[in-house]
Amino acid sequence: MDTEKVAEMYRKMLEIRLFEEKVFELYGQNLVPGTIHLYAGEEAVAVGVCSNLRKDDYIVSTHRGHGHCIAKGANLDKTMAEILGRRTGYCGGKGGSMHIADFSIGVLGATAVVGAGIPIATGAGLSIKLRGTDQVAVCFFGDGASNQGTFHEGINLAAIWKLPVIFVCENNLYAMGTRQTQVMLTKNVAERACAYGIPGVTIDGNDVLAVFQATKEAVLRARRGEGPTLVECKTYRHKGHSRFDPATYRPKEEVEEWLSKDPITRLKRQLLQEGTISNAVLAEMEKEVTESVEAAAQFAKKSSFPLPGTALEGVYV
Ligand SMILES: Cc1ncc(C[n+]2csc(CCOP(=O)(O)OP(=O)(O)O)c2C)c(N)n1
Ligand SMILES: [Mg+2]
Repeated sequence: MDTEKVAEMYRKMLEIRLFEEKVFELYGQNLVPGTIHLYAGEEAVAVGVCSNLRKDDYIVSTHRGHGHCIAKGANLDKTMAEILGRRTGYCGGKGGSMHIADFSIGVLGATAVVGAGIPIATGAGLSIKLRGTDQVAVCFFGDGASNQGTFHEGINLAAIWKLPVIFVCENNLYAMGTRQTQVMLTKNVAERACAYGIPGVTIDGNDVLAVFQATKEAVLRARRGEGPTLVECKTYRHKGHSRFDPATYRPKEEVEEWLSKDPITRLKRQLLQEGTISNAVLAEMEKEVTESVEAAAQFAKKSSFPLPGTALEGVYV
């Protein structure tokens, strides 16, 4: 893989991490209405997947969606402004953290209803097939979502119709405080792919290059019209489920083990060891990303709130 592409992946993962750290900080200052579900720790999934996508490909995101949108090319200023509920945000400040959408870059939106994005991605896949383009649709969802009926219905339909969809399960081992092992007897979510007659793979979701490679094959298969793939990425969220969750249900050793597998430090170590990118280049990149995230926070903070008179705009029913 060429160095430039890997460097770009590193930059994107860092952008997501620093963005999430900033959101956490702003939340502490009471600037974020509602709650937040941070993506920190899972960056390799969104970045590895989206590095295979074109601007006109689609993604469907979740409640833990800031990282998906940024990886697909969302504007940091508008994302931050939306999270802070400001007029300059993606949805005019009316959607907030869990509802960022940008059709111009294929971000079809996020849904806070667990598993609800799966049939939406199948629908996007059907639209692609009917229009006869070679776009693909990617659906991000969690291990918890894989136990919803929408998972079965959405994937089965995509399978029988050979739709160009890549179902990406972000298995972070927990659905809120519920461990995967408490609610599933299979070890891997991807084992379920055989029930739909499609390929299913389980990969190290903290290895951005492994995610890139596995989804590359799935994307090519989808573009060739051969149908969907279920890609399960094993990963871990650094923080609790949402802002108020101290995550005391997770054993300390488990947290430490996963922190030592941090996808960003891991790639950085690899790049430095191989001598592919110098420390100086990485430091410059880190400086630029820090500045752009800070600029997004300033932009959001300076923006005004939606006007009360616009409350009914965008309401369809
Ligand atoms: C249909 C539905 N049931 C329950 C909830 C409450 N809820 C919000 S997030 C969540 C856990 C989701 O777990 P998972 O799919 O593994 O995603 P993760 O949060 O781990 O990224 C639950 C149960 C919801 N939003 N929607
Ligand atoms: Mg989960």
